[in-house]
Amino acid sequence: MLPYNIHHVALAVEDLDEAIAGFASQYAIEPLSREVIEEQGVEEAMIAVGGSHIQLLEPLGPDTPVGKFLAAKGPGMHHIALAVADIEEALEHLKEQGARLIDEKPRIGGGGHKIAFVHPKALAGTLIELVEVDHG
Ligand code: CMX
Ligand code: CO
Repeated sequence: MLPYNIHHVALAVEDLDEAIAGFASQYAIEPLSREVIEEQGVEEAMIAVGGSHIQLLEPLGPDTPVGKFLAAKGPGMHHIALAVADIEEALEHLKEQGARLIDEKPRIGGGGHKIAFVHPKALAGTLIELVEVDHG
């Protein structure tokens, strides 16, 4: 189960272009990728920082998870994503430990990775995402 890296820290933003431009001018880091993920209700950009990433999220509408978050809390940290080698095994372990899963089964997220979310109300007030990535 052991997560072996922080895959990304996700920030909810009102305007993706503006956030990308800010990270480019202030930190000299450019996005590796940018894509619309309809099923998650977001447009996202991934910026590499060392072995991890910053994920910028702009909601596709007010009635999406990130749209509701922005309306309630304003822009800021939305979730932390942990890299795991085997997401089915990780979900099985979390279920055994009584974790409050949002996704019982993985879905496909950005970059085609298998992802799953664990509820923020259950642990440390923080939405946690698991991302399956080969542990090369
Ligand atoms: N971090 C911490 N708390 C959060 C949260 C977040 N990201 N999102 C919502 N909450 C809290 C709210 O503040 C609210 O708290 P109160 O009850 O104290 O007011 C509570 O959770 C319920 O919030 P809500 O606005 O009523 O939202 P929902 O219950 O409809 O949904 C959640 C909450 C977490 C189940 C939903 O946002 C979800 O399924 N998230 C996972 C999917 C997702 O976020 N996808 C976008 C990311 C895409 C990607 O990374 O690829
Ligand atoms: Co994410």
